[in-house]
Amino acid sequence: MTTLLLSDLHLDDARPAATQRFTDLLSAWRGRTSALYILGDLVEYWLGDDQDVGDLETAFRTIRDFAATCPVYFMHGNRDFLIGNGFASRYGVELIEDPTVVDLHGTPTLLMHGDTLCTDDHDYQALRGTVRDPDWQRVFLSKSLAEREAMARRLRDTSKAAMAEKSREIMDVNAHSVAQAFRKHGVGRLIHGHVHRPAVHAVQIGDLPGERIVMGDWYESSSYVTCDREGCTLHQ
Ligand SMILES: [Mn+2]
Repeated sequence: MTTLLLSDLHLDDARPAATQRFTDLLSAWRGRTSALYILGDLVEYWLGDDQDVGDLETAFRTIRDFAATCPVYFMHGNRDFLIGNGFASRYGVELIEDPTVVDLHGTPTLLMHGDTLCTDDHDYQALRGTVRDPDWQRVFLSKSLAEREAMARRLRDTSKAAMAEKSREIMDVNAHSVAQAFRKHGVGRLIHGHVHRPAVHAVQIGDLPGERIVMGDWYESSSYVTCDREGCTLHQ
């Protein structure tokens, strides 16, 4: 059996091709996987479990059908951190913390969305601290959907403008933070997304070789990782 991992689909009614690729992938793997991990940014944005899901219902139903065959785990990304227990129970997924260490076919593996590794981006980390605060979230979720929509759009516009001015390096992972994550969790393998720069990086953990697998986004094509006893493969 194979473990399937993906992230950064950024599903949105405006990009039906990505939704189609996603449902095709799940159909192709249905019944052949031991678990599915969605490591954040499944959707372009999420205003709360009471929002109208529009055409995304098709993708979510595919997830629910998939969850009938194996566990489906979901980790929050920076776009969909408000996905809650309502969504989880409706579509049969289990919410997991960022970071989480799992045993993937005999190899302890650290799973993250990846944004917490981008520690050179101080503005982003400050914003993350605000919006991940339970009190901020309670206030946000108590607003009407129209108000939340407007706030989310303002946040996205601000972030887009800020990103245009930031260098590629600032928005990438910080090497020290990566090394620290490996050390802290005592693992030789890290799988994450977020930076949209798919690659398999060889890393040195003390005297041992390790690897950092970065999954890509789904804007133009699919990106996912399969793991079995032989190891993990990035499909791009
Ligand atoms: Mn992200």
